Amino acid sequence: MSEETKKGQYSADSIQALEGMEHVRMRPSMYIGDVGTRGLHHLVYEVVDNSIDEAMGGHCDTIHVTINEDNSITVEDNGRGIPVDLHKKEGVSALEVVMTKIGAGGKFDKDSYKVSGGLHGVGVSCVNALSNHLKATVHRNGKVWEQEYEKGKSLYPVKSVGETDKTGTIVTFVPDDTIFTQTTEYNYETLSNRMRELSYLNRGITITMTDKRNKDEKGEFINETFHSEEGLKEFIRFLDGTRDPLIQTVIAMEGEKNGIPVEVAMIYNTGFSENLHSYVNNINTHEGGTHLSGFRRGLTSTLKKYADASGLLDKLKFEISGDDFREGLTAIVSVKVAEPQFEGQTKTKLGNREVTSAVSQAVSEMLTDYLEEHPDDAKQIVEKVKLAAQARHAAAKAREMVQRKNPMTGGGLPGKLSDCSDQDPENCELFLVEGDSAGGTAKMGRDRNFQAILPLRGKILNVEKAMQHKVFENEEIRNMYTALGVTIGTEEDSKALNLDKLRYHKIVIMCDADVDGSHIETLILTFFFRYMRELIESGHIFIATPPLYLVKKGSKKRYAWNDQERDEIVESMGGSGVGIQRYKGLGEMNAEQLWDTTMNPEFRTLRQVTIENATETDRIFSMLMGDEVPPRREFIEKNAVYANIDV
Ligand code: 0RA
Repeated sequence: MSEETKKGQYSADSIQALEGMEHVRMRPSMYIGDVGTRGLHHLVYEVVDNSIDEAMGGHCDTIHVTINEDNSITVEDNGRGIPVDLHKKEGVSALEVVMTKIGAGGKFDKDSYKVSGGLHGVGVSCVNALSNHLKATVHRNGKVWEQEYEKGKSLYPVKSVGETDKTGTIVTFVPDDTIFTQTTEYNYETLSNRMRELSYLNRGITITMTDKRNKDEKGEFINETFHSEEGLKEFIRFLDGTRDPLIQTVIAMEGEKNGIPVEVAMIYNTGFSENLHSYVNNINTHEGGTHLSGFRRGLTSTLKKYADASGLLDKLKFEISGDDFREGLTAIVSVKVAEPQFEGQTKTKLGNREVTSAVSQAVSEMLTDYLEEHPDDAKQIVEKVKLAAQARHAAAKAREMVQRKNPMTGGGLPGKLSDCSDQDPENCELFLVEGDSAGGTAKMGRDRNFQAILPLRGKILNVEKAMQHKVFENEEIRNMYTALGVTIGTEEDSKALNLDKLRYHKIVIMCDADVDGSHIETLILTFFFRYMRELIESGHIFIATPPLYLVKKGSKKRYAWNDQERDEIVESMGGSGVGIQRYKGLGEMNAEQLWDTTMNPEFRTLRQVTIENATETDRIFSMLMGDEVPPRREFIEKNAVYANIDV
């Protein structure tokens, strides 16, 4: 082949590569999910993933992640360094190929233990395409190599800028503000939570997290180091730390089954909720899938076998169901799958059939050994299962009562509900209002065409601490089920939520802007999180934001949502003769004020409740609502405006 044809081919290929990068810029959501805060943070995970892969191959043990002063991100690892030699097919440095060609990452290194998938694993080139500026520095072969890019296009060929005796890769990028129009500001907590999670999921690696935008009391940059020697075992202790343990040791295993690396860790606590977390290639699979089915299958069959053989369940009059084995269980399943198939609404459900039996076998072996060796723990667990079965029977009766229609209140709706007239759920909003008096104001202030009001009496039940049948017996909670039109039980699954008849697409929690109000708000959120999580996941739950102040001068009236706003308004009104009213509760506003500030879709701000990280949210709820007071106090003190957990 003549030199010319080769050149021609190269440019043809590079045009294709460019098109790939252009496509990422045209349709960023296809690659990183969205262009909001989630997508913005996803860029970091993408780059870190590459370093984790390098570590999984045994080539790297330390990763430093830094939020720089200008909100750019630096990820540094001590791996082998991305190769910089000529990539024969592309005619440029391998580094340039990795950085500028979609889907090129790691492909030329077949031995590498690369299992990234799902949303992750789209490659660092994708991050490059979505960055105003990116600089890659590679320490390799005794030299320091460098290349910079703008919006994914290289500014110069890879060059050597010095000598080194280290190896590794450093990537610094500035997200493109024309793509991330909502915000380019990184949240330290979001990133550090993910780094902590990654350190548990990949034991032995050290990940540091530094925020150069902020200093602590000692004048040092905010920073944390995450390192876990015991992996999932420690993760379980972290997650379940505020619950009261039923057994003292974390039951765990790590190994390979049918060629699939499987890790499992679990513990029982004295509580009633089931907390299962599953991961595939370090990605949290919210919707579960075959690995979780495998876990459940292994757990149920092994415990059932043990319980039957032990005779501990002899006097029980009814069947034990799978759920009974999982009350008070906290467990993590983590698998690595070479070609994961992700299904489900949010593509976080593992579909690979072969994984079920791999995990099921792993769990059976782990548990069988454990139960043999710890007969006292085994007895505790079986006794708990027995109690759970008895409670389930009571709960089934109470649930039936939730479903049963009450002919006294037209159409079976709760008497306290002031419904709206529109029948199309898509247009309808339900306000859950703290207290009867604020409920009355809201009823007068609302637009009755599409806004319904359900007042809730005082503090609703803390579902975190209550057994299921108590939850379903609770009047306020039953009112919520009936008002919402949410029922329990589908043909497939007797416990699944049925949202087909959901009567409102916006459900707005409206509480006082004080400590009590935010406590009630958290109680309601806890209920939704534990009993109607799908409603949160599908974006139906919102929090109203009533103002804190009314600033008045003559006939001029303005509202303020925080102290700074208040001061600005006072100043704009000329200072003297200005009256300030602090709203202590919704009850202090009249109907018109409530409508103007908090309910009118044209002016109000609703905060949508999302679950950024289900594992962390779970931990926070068990801490906020559980038994132990000190961690809760610490959390509340650290997060004075604690409604801002924005779960
Ligand atoms: C492919 C081959 C080799 C290293 C890497 C990829 C690599 C990529 C990244 C991304 C971030 N950090 C990284 N570290 C390494 C090396 C192949 C060899 O040395 O034989």
